[in-house]
Amino acid sequence: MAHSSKKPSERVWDEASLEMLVKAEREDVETCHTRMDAQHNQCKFGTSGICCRICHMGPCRITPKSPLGVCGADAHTIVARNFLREVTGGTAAHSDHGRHLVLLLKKIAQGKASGYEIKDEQALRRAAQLYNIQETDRKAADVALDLANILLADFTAQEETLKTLTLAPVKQQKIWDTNQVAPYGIDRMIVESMHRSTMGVDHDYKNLLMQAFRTSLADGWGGSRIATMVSDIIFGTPMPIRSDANLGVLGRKTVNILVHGHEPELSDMLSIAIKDPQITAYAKAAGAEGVTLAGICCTANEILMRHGIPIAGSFLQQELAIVTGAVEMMLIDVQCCMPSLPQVAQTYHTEIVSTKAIARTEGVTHIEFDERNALESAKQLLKRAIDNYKNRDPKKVAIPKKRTPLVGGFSVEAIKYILGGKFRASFRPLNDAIIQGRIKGVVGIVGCNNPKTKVDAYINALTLELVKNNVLVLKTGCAAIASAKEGMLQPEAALEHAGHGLKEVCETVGMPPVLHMGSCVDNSRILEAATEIVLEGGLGDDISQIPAVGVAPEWMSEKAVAIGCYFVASGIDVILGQPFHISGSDKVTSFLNGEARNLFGASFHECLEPEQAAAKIIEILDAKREKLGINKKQERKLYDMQDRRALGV
Ligand code: BF8
Ligand code: SF4
Repeated sequence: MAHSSKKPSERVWDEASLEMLVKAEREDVETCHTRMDAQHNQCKFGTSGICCRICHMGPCRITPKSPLGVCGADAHTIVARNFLREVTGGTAAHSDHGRHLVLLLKKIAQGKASGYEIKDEQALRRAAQLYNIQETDRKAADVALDLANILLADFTAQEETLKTLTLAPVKQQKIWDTNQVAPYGIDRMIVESMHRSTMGVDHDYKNLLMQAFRTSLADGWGGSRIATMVSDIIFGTPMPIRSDANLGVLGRKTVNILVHGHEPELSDMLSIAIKDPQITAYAKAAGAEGVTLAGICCTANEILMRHGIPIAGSFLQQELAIVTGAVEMMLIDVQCCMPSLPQVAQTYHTEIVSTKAIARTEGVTHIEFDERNALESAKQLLKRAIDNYKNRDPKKVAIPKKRTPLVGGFSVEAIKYILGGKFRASFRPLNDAIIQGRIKGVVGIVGCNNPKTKVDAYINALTLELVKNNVLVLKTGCAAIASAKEGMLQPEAALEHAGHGLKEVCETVGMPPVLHMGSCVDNSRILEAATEIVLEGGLGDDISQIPAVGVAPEWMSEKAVAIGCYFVASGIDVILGQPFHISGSDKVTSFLNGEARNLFGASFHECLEPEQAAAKIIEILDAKREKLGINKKQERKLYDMQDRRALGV
């Protein structure tokens, strides 16, 4: 039953996953790979987007013999409606996460969230300035309360565009206004998208797709941007930090606790709680040497960035982590947590604990995390995991050796700092390196893994090729974890793999050629970085002019569809390694892959192979460089005052 048609080595790239997949097969444990096989050929109506089940006259499927649904909807309407609903789902996920953080900030400001504090007051004051909140001579709590209220208004605004949009370059905002895609309140956008895509409302595929872009902007420049900003205020703005990645981070003789999901409230508190000597003493009394905390998926990215807590694995390692037989507890919150986890855990002693009322799974223990009593709540969970250590079965334990060192923590603040130092923190050196041709451009590689293809294979092949070609790679999400496991997040990777120009830049500042910028909501950091590049000058006055591209190589989530759309609407071309479910409509396909360019200066490109993607990316970067008049290697030039004035800096 658990044996699959493909060999494990055709499924996964890294050794640790391979070992665990073989073990899972041996122990007859099902994983997403075996279930993918059981799905056989996935439904063509679904993959081409022409299945509609929006009303109960259906479900309707479009075929040459039945080109219209019962209501008369054609393939274009159906594909566009389905697409809009995916973007809306993704936007809702990121934004609801953002909302929880703003509500937490508000509680902290009101003194109602014991255990939490404003860790980064500078980040709070920087944010306050961006929103024109008076912050000098005022207490942090008062400023935080004002900020929280303004951000909450970005969720509820009815006929005002998002305040957070004003953080984008001015010309970008004009482009959105011209195209009428500047979103109103985040919640309103989500409700309106659901309304417009229900039976009998919006049928014009273009109108629907424009709403998809508009909704996605409420994610990237709304919910996600807010989530990142507020996380930095509450938990600290990331700075470069060392750690390790892959299943080898699990301890042989320690109690292993994995945090999995997305929201940092609990995981951050656990990172603090494990340092308590009482907890270590409790673990020792249970016969262990201590406690190991590690992360899966984006929770891993959140606590890596701020605490250096190691990454156990990415999305498609969540089941394999349990297969090690060495995990006492896996805590799950929201998003990307597979409902299969309790089934995998049945073979081992792992206790799966859900912690959020909105995210429950049958067969797992539910312990609601109490924000008002956060530290105590976190300690209770740690003790419960320690109590489970006695149930570990040594015969079932096999922890892979593989763990790879990494440097993460590249927030925009951190990048400015490493480029310019404390007193001259700025993007200027990066812009100069791009203008001089030492760096060809900047590419964000983001998103998930997908068992449809060999895990990490595309991500790693493309990353290497780009780095060789002097492209600075920015990473988030599970794509960042792939690079972490591959050793590409170490400064040494530049010496070994980078092209001459990129190597020079990385060596000078001591940074890796691939920068880990955080979780998936932190894709907003990539937008922020793009904005900094524009503001720094010399590379155009809106994001579509800078040599930058986004890639989602092995994506699977609705969230990735939303991210892709807000990148395109922000002027960044997006390469997809997995196609959207839109092939059933030539009109939708040509709008997203072509006409969008006339509106935003960017569009989607399907490249199913990494070599094809690399070639396309280099073509796009060269074309942008050509337009900017910098497509030749220039000698390093020191800017004098006159040059700076000419650039408007
Ligand atoms: O939000 S990259 S598999 S963990 S969806 Fe999920 Fe995809 Fe990973 Fe993070 Ni992002
Ligand atoms: Fe069929 Fe139209 Fe109903 Fe969709 S909305 S299920 S196409 S009748």
